[in-house]
Amino acid sequence: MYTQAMDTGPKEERKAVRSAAEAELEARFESHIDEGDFIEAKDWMPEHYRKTLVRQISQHAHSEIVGMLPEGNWVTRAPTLKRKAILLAKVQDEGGHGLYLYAAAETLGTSRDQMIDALHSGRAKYSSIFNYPTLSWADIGVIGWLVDGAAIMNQVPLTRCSYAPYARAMVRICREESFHQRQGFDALNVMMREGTAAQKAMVQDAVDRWWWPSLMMFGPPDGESTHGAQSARWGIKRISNDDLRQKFVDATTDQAKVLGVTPPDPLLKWNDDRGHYDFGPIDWAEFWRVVGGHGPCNRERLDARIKAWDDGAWVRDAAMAYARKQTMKKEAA
Ligand code: FAQ
Repeated sequence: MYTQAMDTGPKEERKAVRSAAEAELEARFESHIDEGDFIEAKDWMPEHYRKTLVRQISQHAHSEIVGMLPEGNWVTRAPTLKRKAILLAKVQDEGGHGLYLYAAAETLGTSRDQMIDALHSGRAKYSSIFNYPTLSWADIGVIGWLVDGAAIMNQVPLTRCSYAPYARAMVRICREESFHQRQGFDALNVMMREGTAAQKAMVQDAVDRWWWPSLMMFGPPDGESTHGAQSARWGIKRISNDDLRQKFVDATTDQAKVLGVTPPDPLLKWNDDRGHYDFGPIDWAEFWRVVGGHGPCNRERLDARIKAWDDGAWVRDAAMAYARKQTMKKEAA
């Protein structure tokens, strides 16, 4: 009893001192956010901010890596050498984006192995869009035009994200995504201008299948976005899910006119009062089904990633053995 009484006082005091110090750190952090300053990896940050960033950045990294699969499927069947070289470069870029992003997330104290394990065990998400199949060559053009187009719309504001290592990674990623979007639009434009009637129909069919899933990429409506308000408060998300979706519809509807394709939405119509296109309701039940693991290709995508990881085990082991040997050599010298 006596000892307990002795313990309680200083412990409580230490707790009070710690929480006063933490409150000061938190106030300093909040004022940096209010000023629009960047937060660096070495700076103090609230645990919830750190967790939110690890969740978003690692999911973004997983999306880039899983996103290599639908297009990689067409590398061996590209119609010309030029298109094959472009597609190879694009798929490799996506792999690079995944690596910058894993590195950015690692600065927050979570290891790459932990993130990969979360993906493989189904605890981490990746973008819903990559659970749809690529059925024809036109799908590759449409992925560039619409999927990379949506990615850029979402990612340009992330170059101003309050967490500096993520913002810096996004600058280079956005430049590369811009090339990806243009090559997709160009491939479709060639098919629509110079193609046969069957090729034009193939493009329209691909637009019909990818239009709505592309709109879903921006996430649930603002009213149902779990993290939206807090992430906006912290300067992680600069523009809301719905506002980005509207910007995307406005830009792509005009581009569709140039291409000569029709988005599969009878309610898509310019609204003079709003200064935006109105568009029809999104099938959110489909979105949540896909996010929940029940899209057309969820199982196939995850199995392919797990197989690639397992098949690559010998490369990782060899790299580690080589690194150990180099260290031993240095220590012996
Ligand atoms: N798919 O509260 P919010 C690319 C989840 S990269 C699956 O609004 P948040 C390049 C969300 O995680 C494409 N899940 O969430 C490329 C949350 O669940 P959780 C990826 C989604 O984070 C092109 C729940 O719903 N881009 O395309 C989706 O504030 C071609 C509630 O949502 C990024 O990751 C979805 N679409 O906003 C590669 C960009 N949407 O985590 C290859 C960075 C939402 O609580 C080929 N990320 N969820 O379990 C972001 O900007 C945000 O994370 C959002 C979601 C906007 C995606």
